[in-house]
Amino acid sequence: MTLPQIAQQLDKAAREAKPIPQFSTNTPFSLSDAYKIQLTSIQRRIERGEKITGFKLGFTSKAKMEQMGVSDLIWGILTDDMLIEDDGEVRFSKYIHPRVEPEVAFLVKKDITQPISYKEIPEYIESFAVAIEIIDSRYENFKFSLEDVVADNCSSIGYCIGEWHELEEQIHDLKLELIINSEVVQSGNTKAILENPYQSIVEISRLATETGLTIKEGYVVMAGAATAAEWMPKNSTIKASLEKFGGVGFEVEE
Ligand code: OOG
Ligand code: MG
Repeated sequence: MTLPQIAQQLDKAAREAKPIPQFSTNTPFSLSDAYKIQLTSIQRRIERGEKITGFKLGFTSKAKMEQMGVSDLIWGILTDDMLIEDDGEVRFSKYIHPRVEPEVAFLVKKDITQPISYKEIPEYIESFAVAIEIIDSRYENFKFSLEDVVADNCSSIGYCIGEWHELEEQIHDLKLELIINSEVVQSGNTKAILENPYQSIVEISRLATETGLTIKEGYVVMAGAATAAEWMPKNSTIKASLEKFGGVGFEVEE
């Protein structure tokens, strides 16, 4: 199977919400080919009229790496089709086997065209917010290799962002909880995200720009989950809450 064929099958699986077997067991491909497949599948979305809205990082916490049995930082691309309004609603039937995770998001205020250092962050980042990511692997049983998940745009399907807050010096030691139907189902700390969520900006600035992509003004960067992910139930209320900075959430309909 060619790389564009793999991209086409992943894109179709996402659109139809029908899982497919993982590829790497029968058609091994390299990590750099996996990122090419990812970009080709995003290209298909762009051809349908979607717009790129940012980047996401994955496996920035130990909890996530252990849950999924994968131990390398990965990144993917977000589009406007994936944005869920705060206090909004999603339809369960749009997904295959969705999971939710509590995250921190950043808003970019100046194009990032080269790797930036930790100290340069205030020059490029406007604000941060508590966020929820919905992930929905296109692979049967949510089972994949590192290459498979990268090709699948790191399981991206939805992101929901709370109120933006001015950049604070200290966001590396804050309680971050995931709440389903008023019950705290995951409780973590922002330091689980690469010791400090700001580090996700440093990482994506290197990873995206080395492939020639610009992290544009107005884009969002999702820093990665602070805890393991939880299954997203039908007819439920999903929330994330960040110590001192409030919450974000949405309803899940049939
Ligand atoms: C891959 C995506 C991981 C995160 O925040 O660590 C991720 C997956 O678990 O399916 O989004
Ligand atoms: Mg995530």
